[in-house]
Amino acid sequence: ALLSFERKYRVRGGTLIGGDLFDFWVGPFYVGFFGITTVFFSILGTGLILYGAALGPTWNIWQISIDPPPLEYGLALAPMMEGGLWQIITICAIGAFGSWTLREVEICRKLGIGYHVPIAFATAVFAYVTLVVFRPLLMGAWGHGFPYGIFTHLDWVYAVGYQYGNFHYNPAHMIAITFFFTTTLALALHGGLILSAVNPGRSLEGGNKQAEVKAPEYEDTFFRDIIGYSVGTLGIHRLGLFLALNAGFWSAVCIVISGPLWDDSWVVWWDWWLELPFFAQEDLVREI
Ligand code: UQ2
Repeated sequence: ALLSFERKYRVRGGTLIGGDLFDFWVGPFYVGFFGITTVFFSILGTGLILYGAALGPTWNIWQISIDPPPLEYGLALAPMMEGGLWQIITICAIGAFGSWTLREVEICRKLGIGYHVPIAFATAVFAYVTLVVFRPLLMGAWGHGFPYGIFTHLDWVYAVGYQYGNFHYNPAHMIAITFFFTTTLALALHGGLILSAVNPGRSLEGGNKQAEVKAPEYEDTFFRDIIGYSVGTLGIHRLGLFLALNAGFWSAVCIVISGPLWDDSWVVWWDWWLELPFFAQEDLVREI
């Protein structure tokens, strides 16, 4: 069913490709050229995953895995059952994620709103593409991509992490984690603050009367009282988007520099710090 306000916003145009041809809705969903391509890539990719699982050794959901080609294939196309499926599934995934992003862009254009949502989504897609395309390209083999399986992708993260000694010493990894944690802090503060203003409980004046929902000034006042600063009702959303996008971005950076830029242990990378003249001492500088 069409919600009362929906018809007003179902405007023609704003499409990036295809003109009016796919400019329609199916139920609540906007279709568009990129709706068609999203469905195409999703169905094909999911079908190929099921096909690969059917030819594989197990139906155990935890153990099913679509593996990238062995490193020996380099950047070539591999036979279907030796990583070729992984390569086509990767193309389908990127096709679906890219289509979804562009469908978001078309909807933003129709509504005349900013592109913040597709930019945010594209940042997550960028992190994925960095893992399965950019880094394998830079390292010269598709075999550096990660396998599509629940346990196997965990094994991959474990193995790659220890290949660089201790991944927690990777400075970009540190930055990414700091952004992930700060994102949860900001959203917890924001979610808590909004719900507290909307669920005020009984007022100080006493009695059983439920207090009315509080105005945004109360949100500012809470934080001014407790830390002397409020980032503001719009500001918290800018901050949240900034923190979340940086979490995804630095995740991509921390993996793409592991190998292409630094192939030793990340522990050793910090030797520049030990070698600074202020505290350079024989017993601190690692012998290599
Ligand atoms: C705020 C504000 C909101 C909020 C929150 C704050 C009225 C409804 C959560 C408080 C946030 C601050 C002070 C920034 C904290 C900084 C980091 C890096 C976590 O002031 O305005 O709007 O939701």
